[in-house]
Amino acid sequence: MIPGGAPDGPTALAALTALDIASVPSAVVQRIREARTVMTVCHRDPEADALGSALATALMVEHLGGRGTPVCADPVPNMYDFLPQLERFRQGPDPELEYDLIVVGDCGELERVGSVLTDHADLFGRVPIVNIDHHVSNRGFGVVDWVDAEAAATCEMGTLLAGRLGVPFGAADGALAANLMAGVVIDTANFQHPNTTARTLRVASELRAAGAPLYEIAKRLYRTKPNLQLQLFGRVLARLETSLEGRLVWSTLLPDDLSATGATAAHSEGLIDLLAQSESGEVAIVFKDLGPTSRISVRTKDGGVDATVLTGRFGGGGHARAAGATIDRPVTEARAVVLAEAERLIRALPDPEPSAAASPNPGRLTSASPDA
Ligand SMILES: [Mn+2]
Repeated sequence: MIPGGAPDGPTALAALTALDIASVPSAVVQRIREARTVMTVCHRDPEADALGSALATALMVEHLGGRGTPVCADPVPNMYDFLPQLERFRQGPDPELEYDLIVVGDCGELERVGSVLTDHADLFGRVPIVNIDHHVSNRGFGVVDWVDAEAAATCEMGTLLAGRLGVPFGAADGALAANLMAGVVIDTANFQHPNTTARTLRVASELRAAGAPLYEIAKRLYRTKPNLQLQLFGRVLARLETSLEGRLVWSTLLPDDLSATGATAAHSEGLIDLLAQSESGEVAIVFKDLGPTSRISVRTKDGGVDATVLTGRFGGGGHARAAGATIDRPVTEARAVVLAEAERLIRALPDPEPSAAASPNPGRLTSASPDA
């Protein structure tokens, strides 16, 4: 143990700085320290950042002597089976427990919680809510709102929270560090998205030092796919379309694609990131045909169209480079209006500088820019 560690906390830091830890608002720390029984909820259709942050908060509460219930409206996808303790997720509150705090994680708006909210509106109305999130579109819905759009993942914030609470990063037999790492890996796409900052890497370093299995997480989440998922991607990518000389690229996931390959909707995760690899595309969109409604996933290149502006027109949100929306129209109608709006936003971009055409590297990507 290194002398000179924080005198009020037992957590020795391997990589994070005292300033990193101090960025956690005291009101968050106080609410969690004072709570005895906490429901930690993430958004429906969960991925690793949502699940990891909600589970991690429950584990922290338990380490401090309280009780935690991780909750998600939808089941945990099978692809996360290798991560410890995710089987603890319930699809609603434990009826045996009287909660004195709800922590909502990774939800840009409270409605993202899904059916947990609509089925237990009284609980959400009665119990104080702490909102921990990194979506720039989050306008706040808790008694305490900790929204840090500079954080690459809610799990990045969760790691800082553990440090601030004095919960060892190796707690819960490694489940804390493993799940927080999984969230950081998924939201940065293996530290490749521009949202990856020096602090994100310090967080990852801290978690790795605590034993988080980074290699296994990265391989399982990014380099392992069921064959039917590869077939699904193939079908959708084969229908790639473009306009504005390739600056806009899109494709549509149809119900036929799922039935023909045997894939489920969850297998479409990652499809948008492949489409976004288009060399010419400044805006990439995947449309999902959900019958009477449709879902869009959007990726945009650095310095170009703000994805939250495009999705915001349709009631969605997210991040400047990655956002989504659910639209109350069948996909053929939604596609027409979304493509028109995307083209309008691309046309409104300032012309590229003349020197860019002569540059040996004409891509718009910059090498070092923290997420706006
Ligand atoms: Mn997230």
